[in-house]
Amino acid sequence: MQLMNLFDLSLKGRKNKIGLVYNDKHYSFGEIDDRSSQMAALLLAKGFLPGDRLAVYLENCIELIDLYLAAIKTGIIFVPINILYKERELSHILTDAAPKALVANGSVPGGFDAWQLSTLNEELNNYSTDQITSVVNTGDTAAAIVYTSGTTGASKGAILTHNNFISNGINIVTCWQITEQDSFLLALPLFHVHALANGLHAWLISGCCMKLLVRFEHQHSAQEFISFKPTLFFGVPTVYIRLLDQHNSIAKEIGANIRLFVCGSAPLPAHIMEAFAAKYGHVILERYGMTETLMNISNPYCGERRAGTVGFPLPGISAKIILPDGSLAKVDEEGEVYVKGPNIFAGYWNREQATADAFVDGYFKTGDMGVVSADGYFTLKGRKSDLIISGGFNIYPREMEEFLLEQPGVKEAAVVGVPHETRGEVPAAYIVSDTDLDLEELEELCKQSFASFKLPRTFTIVPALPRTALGKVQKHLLPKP
Ligand code: MLC
Ligand code: AMP
Repeated sequence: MQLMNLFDLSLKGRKNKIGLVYNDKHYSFGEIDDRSSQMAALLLAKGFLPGDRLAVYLENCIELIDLYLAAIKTGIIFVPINILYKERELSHILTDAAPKALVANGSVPGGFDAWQLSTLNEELNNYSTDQITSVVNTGDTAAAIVYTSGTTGASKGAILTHNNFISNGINIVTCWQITEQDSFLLALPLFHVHALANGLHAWLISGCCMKLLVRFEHQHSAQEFISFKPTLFFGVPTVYIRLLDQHNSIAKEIGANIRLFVCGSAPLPAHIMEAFAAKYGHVILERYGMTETLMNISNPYCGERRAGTVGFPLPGISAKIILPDGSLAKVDEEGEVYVKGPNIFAGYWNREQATADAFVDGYFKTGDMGVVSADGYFTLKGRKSDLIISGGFNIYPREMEEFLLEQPGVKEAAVVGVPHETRGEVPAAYIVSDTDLDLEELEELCKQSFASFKLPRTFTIVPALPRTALGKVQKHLLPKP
């Protein structure tokens, strides 16, 4: 099967139903179908062929959906890029994915050539809304390449196939009982799999009505809930922490309409889940996923949503806890989470060795540590690597450390995550220098090169980095910033 067969349940099957609310306008599923067919015809006319990559550097907008569906219809591989990325990060992705075109709305950091959305919009009406005959052969065809922050400092492109997205979409629609009766408020960024593979796909498969926001702005979030009255909402922990700031009466009003709040992408502290339940009258359903695997494990819709845990493996997915010697962990014994199933990506783009290294006996090594209880609930215990997750965005310290080491006067550098009330963690930098280093200048250089969420909040000069006898930096021994 290919994704369009599934999306057609709504695009064709519910063509007169209002499917999307965006910028105060309402769109039927039929209109969404037509817009994306026009976009598909435009891309083909501009010379795109199946397998070509289309990079998209956009905030959430209806055109992002048009471009995504156009790519899916034509077998073009969609490459979404985080809108917060700067020249250095963009340059790596554009070089690695070698897209035929990049679409943007306005200037692009680094001045990379881009097709402007405004021009595409003007040209769109020259193209027919006729159905494109799909050229996608099998469900194993790549649908998207989504870049994850790489453990080696450079980000790697995870190839996600039609089948990966299909199994993920069907799983979450079934397991979270999403139906066409739902009203779904989507405020997360479509350049990550949380909003793309869960949000967009759950919407198109179930045929619910979705309101798409450009982004989650906590100052206006209550208003969006009150006016749209969603029954379904997906967030990262920072979003739920922000929602705790609402007055009790507003929280009660929002809670009265909601059927399901889902949380993932970073650990949801148990006390937040409890405070949220007391305020909104809903137990958040926490689930666990990754770019490479889409959703793996989820708390049950019916049954106990256990705080601090991520629940049970989703249908068709095997998950196990493996000890460093390769043996299976016992109940409650900590090891690395391995997963296998139709949701697991096809490999890293152009990186055969990294792909081979990521698997053992057909299982993907997630890099997440965890335990499983006697009654089958999985609990995550942190990362094997020193990944920092800030507001649901991933930061690999190595990427920033390598950059810091390139700067004059920096002899050694370490970046660590420090706890933060709303964002979960934020990065802090430690520098060893033998000159009179200008830290403000260093901070400014970081600002020019990296997305804002990756910027160290503090820069601390230390005489030396604490190291083991083998020379490995002991980050936990660094002083508090
Ligand atoms: C955040 N910012 C954005 C943005 N989100 N800018 C543009 N578009 C977005 N979508 C920037 C802001 O401009 C600001 O930059 C900074 O981030 C913090 O903004 P804030 O207003 O203080 O926001 P806050 O209330 O803290 O909430 C931030 C957030 C955001 C939670 C809305 O972090 C977010 O959208 N996180 C979701 C990330 C996500 O979807 N991850 C899924 C990965 S997939 P400045 O310059 O002022 O600092 C995955 C697999 C899985 O992990 O399991 O799902
Ligand atoms: P990404 O590379 O952006 O796809 O991020 C995936 C990572 O997010 C996982 O490997 C986990 O470390 C983390 N993650 C996702 N969901 C959860 C969760 N519910 N609890 C804790 N960590 C999570």
